Amino acid sequence: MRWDIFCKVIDNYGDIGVCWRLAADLAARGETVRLWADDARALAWMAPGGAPGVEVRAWTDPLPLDGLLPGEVLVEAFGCDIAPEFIARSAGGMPAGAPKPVWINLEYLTAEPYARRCHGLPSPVQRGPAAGWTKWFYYPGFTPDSGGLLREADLAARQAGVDRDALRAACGAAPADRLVTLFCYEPPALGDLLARLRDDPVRTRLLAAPGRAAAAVRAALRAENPQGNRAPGASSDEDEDEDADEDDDGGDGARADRRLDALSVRFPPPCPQADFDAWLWASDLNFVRGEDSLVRALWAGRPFVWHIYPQDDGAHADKLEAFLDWLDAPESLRRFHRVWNGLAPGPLPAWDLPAWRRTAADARSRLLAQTDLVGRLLGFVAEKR
Ligand code: TRH
Repeated sequence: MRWDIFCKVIDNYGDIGVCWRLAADLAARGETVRLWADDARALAWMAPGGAPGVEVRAWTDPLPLDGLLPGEVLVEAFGCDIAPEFIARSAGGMPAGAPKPVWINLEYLTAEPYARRCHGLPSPVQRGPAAGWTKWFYYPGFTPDSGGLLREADLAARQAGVDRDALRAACGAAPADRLVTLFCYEPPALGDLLARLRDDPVRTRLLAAPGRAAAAVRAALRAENPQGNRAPGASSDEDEDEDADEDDDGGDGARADRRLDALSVRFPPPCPQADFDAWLWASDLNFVRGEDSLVRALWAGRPFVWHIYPQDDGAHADKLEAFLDWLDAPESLRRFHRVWNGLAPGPLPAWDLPAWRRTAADARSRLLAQTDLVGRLLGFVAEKR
């Protein structure tokens, strides 16, 4: 089938990241996909080689539609309104008797019960050239009665083929080091986390993801060490290291305990999604955020902490609790999440990596037993055609 996926980038990388994974996964299963994006710049590093069967088109105003045969399935991602001229073309350009396109309204991922209640519901189109058509709510989710999670058919094979030791070495982690990835916004407890890692008996290699995470780490290091001459000012898109041992005494020896510092930080440049996934597989603890990297942390099956996308109305608090309930998270993980997300006062509580590891492994097994999102979506579309 021919698919047209529409994506408006609000901020960050998740909108285009999710749409790209969806497009590439559909194409890998034989579908033909056009991805219309108003800002596809991130794909230059997220998916530098593109994917066979996926054509990325600029979502300009108006859309250039000359000679275009509209798709049999339309996906509007995250409540973006599909360009009206495209809908008009879809409605007007259909041969007599051809089935109406299946119009999917792909929603954000949440474990809240309303998503399962609303998944698959129709929303009749009342006005415009497509009056009389139906849009279908499609809610990704963690349970069999939801829309599922994106998981490529070759994910398990890719995971099995990964050389974890080599990846860790490439990140600059010694075999006994703890490797931690950090992909977050500006968590209030970041300084606390860095201090904890510095003072830990186990050495930590921290990969601070480019963009907001790297900037937040640099700011936290700077705040702690205003005189330091290495942490501040460095660009977040260079692949460079910060060794906390050397960073923070400013040469005056005032913090002799810092000779025991156990933290070193790497600031890698943005990398393709496949490499990003592999970082999470190689790591001992993953800090993820938003939507897509949370799903990837689940597939990694390693201990993780989620920085949820904060919403102005505070709705993210319920969304976080619903996820922690689904996860069957132990109390230590719940408390850590609340402080990490600024929903409870600090300091960060103690972590319990063995317990968190069991939780993550169990969640992964539960999810692997379910059909993935694209498998469910293909079935859903076949039913509605
Ligand atoms: O960037 P995000 O914070 O995106 C968020 C969420 O999607 C949120 O729900 C949405 O409302 C908001 O954007 C607008 O986090 P997320 O969802 O994890 O997306 C990040 C994507 O970037 C993911 O596909 C992984 C990818 N990525 C790489 O491919 N390489 C990299 O080096 C990095 C750092 C990220």
